[in-house]
Amino acid sequence: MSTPGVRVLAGLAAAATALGVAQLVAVLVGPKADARTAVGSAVIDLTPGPVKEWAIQTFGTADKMVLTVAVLAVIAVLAAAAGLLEGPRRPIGSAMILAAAALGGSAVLSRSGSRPADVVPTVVGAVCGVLVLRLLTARARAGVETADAPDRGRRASLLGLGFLTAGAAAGVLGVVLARLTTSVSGDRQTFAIPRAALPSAPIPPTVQPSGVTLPSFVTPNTDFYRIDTALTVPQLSRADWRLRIHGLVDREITYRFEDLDDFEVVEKVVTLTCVSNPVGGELISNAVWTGYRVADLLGRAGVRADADMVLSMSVDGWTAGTPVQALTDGDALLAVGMNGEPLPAEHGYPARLVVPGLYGYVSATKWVVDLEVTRFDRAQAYWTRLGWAERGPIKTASRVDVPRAGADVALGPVTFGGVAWAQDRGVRAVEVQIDDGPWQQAQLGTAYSGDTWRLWSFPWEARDTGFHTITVRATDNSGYTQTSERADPVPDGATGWHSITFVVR
Ligand SMILES: Nc1nc2c(c(=O)[nH]1)N[C@H]1C(S)=C(S)[C@@H](COP(=O)(O)O)O[C@H]1N2
Ligand SMILES: [Mo]
Repeated sequence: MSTPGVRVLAGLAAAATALGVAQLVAVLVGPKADARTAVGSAVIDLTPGPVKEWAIQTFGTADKMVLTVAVLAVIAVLAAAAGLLEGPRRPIGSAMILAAAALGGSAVLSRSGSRPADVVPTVVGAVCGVLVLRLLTARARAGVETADAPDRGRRASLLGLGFLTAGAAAGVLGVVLARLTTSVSGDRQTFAIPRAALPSAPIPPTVQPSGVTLPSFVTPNTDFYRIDTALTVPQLSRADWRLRIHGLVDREITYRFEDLDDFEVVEKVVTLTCVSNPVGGELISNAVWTGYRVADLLGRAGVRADADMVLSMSVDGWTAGTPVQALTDGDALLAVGMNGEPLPAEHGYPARLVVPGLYGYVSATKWVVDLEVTRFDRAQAYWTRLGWAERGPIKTASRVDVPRAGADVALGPVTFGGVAWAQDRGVRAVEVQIDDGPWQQAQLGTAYSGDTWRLWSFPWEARDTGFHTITVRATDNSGYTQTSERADPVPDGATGWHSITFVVR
């Protein structure tokens, strides 16, 4: 292998060693010491709002995977450069590794709840990385300067490959061990969710229109959309969970998980929606939630009259700002159960907020540990700081699920369908337009409540072959009909009619 090749390999091997060792040592130090998560989270937090929005729209739930690959690619390019630039007297590559470690260390320290000792893995990793880089580049030089050059070059490459492989293996092992040692899945399995004193009304089968395959009215947990900024799903046990209520209150309170037993258990069916959902998008799901009224939890603390917002915070420092009124009118839940099971870790185990009528970014804090009672003119939440609207009531919207875009439809009778939502007003009507025809009433699944979506169907007779479009619009119980005007999800939710083109054959 040519010398530049050996040097590039030396850089990559040094980076892999640094990252692998850091990852492995982090298992011993604790979850906050994981530089990988800290750097990834810092990248997410520092990415400009519009770019984040673009990433969610483009990659959806795969956004974190894409981020990981992108960060690794950047590291690889820098590592290759470090290998090429490292010299015996001018250790530029080593300096690059130390600079990267300094950045990684600051990312670690900037995380909420981190301690100084959490930078130890990063420091140890960086030192190992520098040693490997020095060793391999010295070997690479020896490989051109001496008589038995080709042999030494080959050995330097093999050594480089060895460190690269070992570093990568250490990294993978570190990630797996960290997952095993911190996982709350055991804690979750031993949690029997409390029985509701006030169960939700039974869901009649007629919520689901017949003759067409639509999303099920209640979304199974495994199909429920997931959106958050958490690169590693926070693992918070019930024993470690606290909910601190402070700020504009008569008395501060910190609840432990078992303190929740004092409160009445309620069950509610609520459809969650993400503000980033584009017209026709899939960032909406419906579940039966079991938990406690936020109003009851706040009531003990006594919310002062001058407060108008509650800033809720997750264990990883994400925040949402919710109007006090939305939390005290009785419908907002601190949920511990989702569809009859403990919350899945990625949906907020052991406890999260569920507030009917508001987009998730202003209300649905997962892994919630802190409620600061405050004012909109005093505090800003994660997405509001980035330019999203302060208030996020869910807009009336509808979607065509059947047919899919570009689908073939056979001549003859067919049933189309989809979903419509307007939490917490409820959907009164759904209309469908085929091509430029008149708006026609769709058939509606039984309305469950104003807080849940409504499924619709539309029987149709396909008579003319060729391209056709179907467009849908909903009217909510306030009498408002969806506007055709297209608006982006930023700053307060998309508007516009969903339209699908299909082919009759
Ligand atoms: N801790 C935390 N909670 C969060 C978020 C987050 O990034 N971190 N995202 C919110 C957003 S934008 C939405 S739409 C909902 C999504 O909830 P789900 O993932 O359970 O569907 O969670 C909300 N709660
Ligand atoms: Mo969201």
